[in-house]
Amino acid sequence: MTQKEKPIYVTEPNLPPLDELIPYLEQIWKNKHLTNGGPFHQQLEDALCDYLDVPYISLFTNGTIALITALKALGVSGEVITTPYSFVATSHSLLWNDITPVFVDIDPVTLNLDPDKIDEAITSRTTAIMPVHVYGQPCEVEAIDKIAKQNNLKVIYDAAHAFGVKNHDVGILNYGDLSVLSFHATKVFNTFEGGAIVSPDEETKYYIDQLKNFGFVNETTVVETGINGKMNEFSAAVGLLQLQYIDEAIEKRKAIDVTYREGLKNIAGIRCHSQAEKWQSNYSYFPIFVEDKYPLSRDDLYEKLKTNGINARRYFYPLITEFPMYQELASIQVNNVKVAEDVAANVICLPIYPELSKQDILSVLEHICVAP
Ligand code: T4K
Repeated sequence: MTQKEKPIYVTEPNLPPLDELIPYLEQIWKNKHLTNGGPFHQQLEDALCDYLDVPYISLFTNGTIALITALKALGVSGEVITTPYSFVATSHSLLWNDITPVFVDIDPVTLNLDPDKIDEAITSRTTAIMPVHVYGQPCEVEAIDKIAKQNNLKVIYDAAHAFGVKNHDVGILNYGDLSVLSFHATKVFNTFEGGAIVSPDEETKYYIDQLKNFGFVNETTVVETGINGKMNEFSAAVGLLQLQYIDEAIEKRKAIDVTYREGLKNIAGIRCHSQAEKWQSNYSYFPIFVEDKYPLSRDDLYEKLKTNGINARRYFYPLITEFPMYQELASIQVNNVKVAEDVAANVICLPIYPELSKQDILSVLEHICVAP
């Protein structure tokens, strides 16, 4: 396929200039420290703590292993309340820890776990809540915090989409007991594959660092059934370089967001996701919702875009609760995720990434505006 025939993807990785990566590679080749807490790994942890304004961070090989490790680090067991409207890694991390997910519906505006519905899902087996800041929009962190305190529950935020997001000027990663990031290629900030856990104190970080290194505390002592979750030096180097361009990348995303909102505002039956004043977005996704007044169904619009070389995505459809390993769970037998079902049936995420050209943005808009 020639460059011209390449589809417009929902996202493309943000890559720093290749020539600027070479000195980092030379350094790795010179010192031959490829992984297991090398110098770039250390530098990236420090740089991310500064940028994200968080006390402690542990880098991981990807966000999923970080989620699995976060649950293990807090000794979470039994049942965990979570959202069906997410990428499947969120709830898979629970199953990998032999924890039963209890799915609670989402709020129709934020699309995050609805705090008003959490209480009724708590049982004697509940030990934690795992909300997701979907599309980077902050959860109702104060309300969730209150419920958790009242019921002695841990809170682990899946913050895979929320790199650099702020809520009332406070970094969103500072809420809950732990927050987990993904640095996958498709994310606002990427290290090819990667992830991280944000911890509130040194002791927790130290324990998480043991867990991600097989449980070793020194050369001869293993204190936990740890895993291999370590980020390698290449990924850490990419991250360090990436960080130099992150503000510019977010600004470019913002400009695309503004253009889409303007271009779609008068299209009957197309609704954009809310953009609250009180939080600072990272513009990681651009979901739209296809409603009755639009002449095409969601799936017809999705297919139309695809036929015209625009690979938009239906994140998050199907809902997690549709997948076979979740279908038998008691929490979904009671038909309690109606809002999430409705949102999943109507959503399309439009292409958004820093290098998306004006021409491509206009092409996306044109295909949505001129329907069918
Ligand atoms: N929690 C949440 C809430 C998450 O959204 C995710 C991941 C996780 C946890 C787990 O974090 P990680 O373990 O992944 O670090 C993608 C990503 O693989 C996944 O990371 C992400 N969420 C999810 C929302 O999206 P797919 O299956 O849609 O990816 P894929 O390969 O179809 O890529 C989407 C588009 O991106 C492609 O059409 C083309 C473009 N692309 C992709 C890759 C990988 C590129 O241009 N270059 C690339 O290298 O899951």
